[in-house]
Amino acid sequence: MRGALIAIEGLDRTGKTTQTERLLAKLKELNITHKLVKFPKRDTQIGKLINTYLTEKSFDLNDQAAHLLFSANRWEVIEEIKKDLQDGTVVILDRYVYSGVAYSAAKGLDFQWCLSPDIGLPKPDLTIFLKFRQSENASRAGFGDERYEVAEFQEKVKHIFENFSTNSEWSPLYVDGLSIDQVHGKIWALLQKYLGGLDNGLQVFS
Ligand code: DGP
Ligand code: NA
Ligand code: NA
Repeated sequence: MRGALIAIEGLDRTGKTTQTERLLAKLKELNITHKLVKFPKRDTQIGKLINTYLTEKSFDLNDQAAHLLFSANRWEVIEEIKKDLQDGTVVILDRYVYSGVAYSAAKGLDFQWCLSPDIGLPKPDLTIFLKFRQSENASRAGFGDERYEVAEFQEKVKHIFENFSTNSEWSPLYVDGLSIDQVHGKIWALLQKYLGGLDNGLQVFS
């Protein structure tokens, strides 16, 4: 049996990081072997460049080059992720290919062009997409610090995320008005059938 590959996706400031931490604590409490990979993974050579790009508005990189860096950042750690899955580890991804495509396509790049460097990466067994009905995240603390945290841009990203919803195991989760505990409860319920190990092969993005 292999471990499940679970992606948590969401717009900026939807509580994705808080929820990922809650999830990790729960898996730990239950002694379920697990690992978190947060994309962009900012501590690699490529990740450091991405971090500079995101935090320093003066760091000028064209949209295509930035896109390929984010994709390269996923490819550079994928062998390790696959090995962990084979060993039975549940791997939780905080952002993945869907963010990669949505954030770049929202800038006007072609959707298929955006997907193409990620073709061949394993598809998550389950993707949970945290979102708001309203653009409530724009009023949350910290919003606006980084390059993409602009309300109109987030609306475009949201729209593109929705286009993925038919072609993989995809669970949109509205978080409007829900407490951290309530959202955690919903995420936990969605995960149940994936935690005991899976015997099917991984699919890949194509
Ligand atoms: P986070 O650390 O989860 O807040 O992500 C940082 C920002 O980077 C956030 O605005 C989303 C964006 N982002 C994440 N992954 C990708 C990607 O693959 N491509 C692009 N263009 N943006 C991404
Ligand atoms: Na962010
Ligand atoms: Na975040």
